[in-house]
Amino acid sequence: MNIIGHLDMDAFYAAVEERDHPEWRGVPLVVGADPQEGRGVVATANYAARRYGIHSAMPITRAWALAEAARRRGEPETVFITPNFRRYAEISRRIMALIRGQVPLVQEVGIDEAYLDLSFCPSFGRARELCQTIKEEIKAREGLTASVGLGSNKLVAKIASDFQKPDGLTVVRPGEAEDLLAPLPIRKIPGVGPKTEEFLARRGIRTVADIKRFSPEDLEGLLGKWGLALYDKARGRGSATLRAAREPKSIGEQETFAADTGDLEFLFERLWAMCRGVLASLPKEGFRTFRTVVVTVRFADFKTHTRSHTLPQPVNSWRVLQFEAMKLLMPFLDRRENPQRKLIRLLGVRLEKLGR
Ligand code: DCP
Ligand code: MG
Repeated sequence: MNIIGHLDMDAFYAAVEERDHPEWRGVPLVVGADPQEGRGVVATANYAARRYGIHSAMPITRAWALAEAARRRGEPETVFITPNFRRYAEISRRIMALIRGQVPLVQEVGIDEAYLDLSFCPSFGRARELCQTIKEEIKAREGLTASVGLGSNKLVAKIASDFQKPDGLTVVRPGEAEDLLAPLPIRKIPGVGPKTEEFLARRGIRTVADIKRFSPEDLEGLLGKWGLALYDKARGRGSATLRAAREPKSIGEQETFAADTGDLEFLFERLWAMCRGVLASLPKEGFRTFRTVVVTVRFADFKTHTRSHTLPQPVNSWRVLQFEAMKLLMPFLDRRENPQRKLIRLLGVRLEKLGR
């Protein structure tokens, strides 16, 4: 039996900012372009700001106008902030690693959502329990909420995860999908964008149930191949095959120094710090061992060189990493790789040939 889960973080960027800045909790919050610049859009808004009608992809000037209108009505003032993508990506990686710790086959889609193949669970009930555990773990470790949908394919799971946002968990058993979808606006079907929506609305098609009145040939006539796909989607039919997980091939850190340097003590101190960093990242990304160590050096003239060493066996050892990284860096510090004694601008360490 196919059991597919879809997990989507709630108001992701805004939730991260609220968590990191307690003074913003519960305050209407818009993450996106700078409203003073007058260009660009909203990336996301928290639920308090959504009450003002602000949403993703809306021009930032429009969001500003809605926030101002609310303020004049005497409602709480809205905070506008620009996104910190590196932070969101880092948290996303941790959440995905946490999911992978519980579910062997995961397909990440975008920064805050993933499909989970839960077919190894004996029943929808057990899959539900597992998803509840994952949600609780994300809340405990990251202080963030996620919404999860369960269905017998990706289409149904995705629609289900949206059903009880935020902090939702919606199970759609195989026989229930068609009835659940029927009353929904067609826009809820992934792939139906504003253009298709308008095109179909002009023909009186607004809900999924409306689509079901048409034969496959009718829909093909209207929309081509996509019409045939829509015929199936309207009936809750879809693929339950997850694309094999894209795995990081390497884990690395690098640092550009405030000033170019030839200070050995400083360089080794930074090298050890990066080695500690990558070694700590290994389990977080779901790996146990490495075989290859790569050291990157960029000189003051921007010429960049790497040296690497592959060990005969997979290891997970601070001592080995420290020793190998040192051996790789040394030649850059003397005549062997640096006859002109150039200063160093950037240093990096990377682990490859990772093992679980
Ligand atoms: N995002 C963006 N531009 C968009 C849509 C989204 O930059 N047009 C970013 C900001 C979101 C993140 O991607 O926080 C995840 O997108 P979602 O569509 O899942 O939106 P949210 O997680 O913010 O809200 P929801 O609770 O509805 O999932
Ligand atoms: Mg989301």
